[in-house]
Amino acid sequence: QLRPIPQPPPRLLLGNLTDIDKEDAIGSITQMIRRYGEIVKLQVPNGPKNGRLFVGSQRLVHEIADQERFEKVVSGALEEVRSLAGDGLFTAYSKEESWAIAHRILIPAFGPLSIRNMFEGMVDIATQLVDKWTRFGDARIDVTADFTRLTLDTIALCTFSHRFNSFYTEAEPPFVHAMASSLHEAGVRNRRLPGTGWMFGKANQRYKDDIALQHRIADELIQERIEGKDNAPDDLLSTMLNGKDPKTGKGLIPENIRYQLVTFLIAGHETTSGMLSFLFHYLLKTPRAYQAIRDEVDRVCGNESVRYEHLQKFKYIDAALKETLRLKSTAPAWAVVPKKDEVIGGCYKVDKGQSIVVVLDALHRDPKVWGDDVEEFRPERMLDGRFEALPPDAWKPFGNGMRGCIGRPFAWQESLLVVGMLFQHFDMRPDDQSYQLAIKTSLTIKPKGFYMHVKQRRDRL
Ligand code: MNH
Repeated sequence: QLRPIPQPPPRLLLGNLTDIDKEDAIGSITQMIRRYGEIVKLQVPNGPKNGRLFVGSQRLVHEIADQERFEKVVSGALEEVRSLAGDGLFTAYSKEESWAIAHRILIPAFGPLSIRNMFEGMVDIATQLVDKWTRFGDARIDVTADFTRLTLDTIALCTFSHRFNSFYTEAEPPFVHAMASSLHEAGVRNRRLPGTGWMFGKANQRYKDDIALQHRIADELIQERIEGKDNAPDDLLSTMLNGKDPKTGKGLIPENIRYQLVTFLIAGHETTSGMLSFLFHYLLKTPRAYQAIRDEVDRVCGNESVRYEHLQKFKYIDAALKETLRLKSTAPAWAVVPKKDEVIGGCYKVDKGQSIVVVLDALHRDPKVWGDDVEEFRPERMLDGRFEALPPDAWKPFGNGMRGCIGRPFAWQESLLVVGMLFQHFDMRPDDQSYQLAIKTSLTIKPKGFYMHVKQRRDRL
């Protein structure tokens, strides 16, 4: 009882290209999935001939999360990102040996103890943010811009002991500018019609230059570390330079270390800053949740500054972060392929190697799992054991299995800390009551044009 996979009628040459919104691809695909139910097939000129599948129900995602039958695929825009991130963990092909070696060397470096040791560095950078906002007095804040400074400086300081000092410059540091520009271009290239690349000479040259600049800065950091060996800090960069794979005894080659550095900078800051931005958007729209966090921070910390021991008591902040990623996952999709021809959901035929993209906006609104108030920001859904009681694979903002996010504990510790500190120091209020969430897409998504007002709290000092 095989059933055809729903697909909007394709056009000659263009396929389904015109069904996908250029500005908000994920948004338009989410709507198609809901219209057809739980799955849709789309064909685009520069994509595979048999099309890609897009899924958005817990039942199908639970099935394709089986690592015996399915594995991560690097194709489309993600494959284009290999121009800058090479065989780093995020963009490595499933079969590349360098992935397995780096994975085994780096897993302990992202374990609980290592992340705990990064707490001081996280406080250092978060304090810079608090100081900046304090000095403004009562200010209108470009939320995403400041959270991007925060997360970039934090990942760089905590993983390779480098300071970008982004809070002390008006413009983005050159590395960051080149990274954002090349990630944007990677997405654009992926949408071009095949064979037309030569028409974009200027963009191509800039792409090359941006990538070269990132590689040069990463290589310089590595070189500096090798030369200054004697007083090297015990951080992730040292682990990469000196670590040996317990299974093969191999270390990482310099070119791969460079790709890992670029990877950590990309994966480690865009997503977390997007999550924090969306969180504040939802909190300012939901005064009840805002107040619950404020009360929790005051109750847990009293008159003390936020300490490591406080973080696990921030239950409501934890739930609010989870609920934020449910409504808006900053890495909005991830993809797998079947290792052999398959049937999923009991009725949909999938070819070996055919991409199945998990669209998180759709999955996280599966009415069978989340009920009929799926659009509401309600952190209570994630509290008091309800998160743990969700059906398996209903909430997947960090991807799946061994190719899932390695930085999750890092992002979580940083976010709990920052939210706690900001609520201790400031009252926040909306800039524009009528602001409607709009999305800016690069590799990840962030709110577009989102501002808020912050004012130092007087009652706690
Ligand atoms: Mn992260 C993989 C989401 C923070 C480093 N990350 C993934 C994947 C998702 C993801 C989804 C799987 C992608 C895929 O299957 O193709 N990551 C997030 C989100 C946040 C995040 C939503 C914050 C919120 N990630 C971080 C941080 C770091 C990081 C912080 C680094 C410190 N992520 C990675 C790396 C991978 C990854 C590295 C690739 C892991 C692997 O395949 O071995």
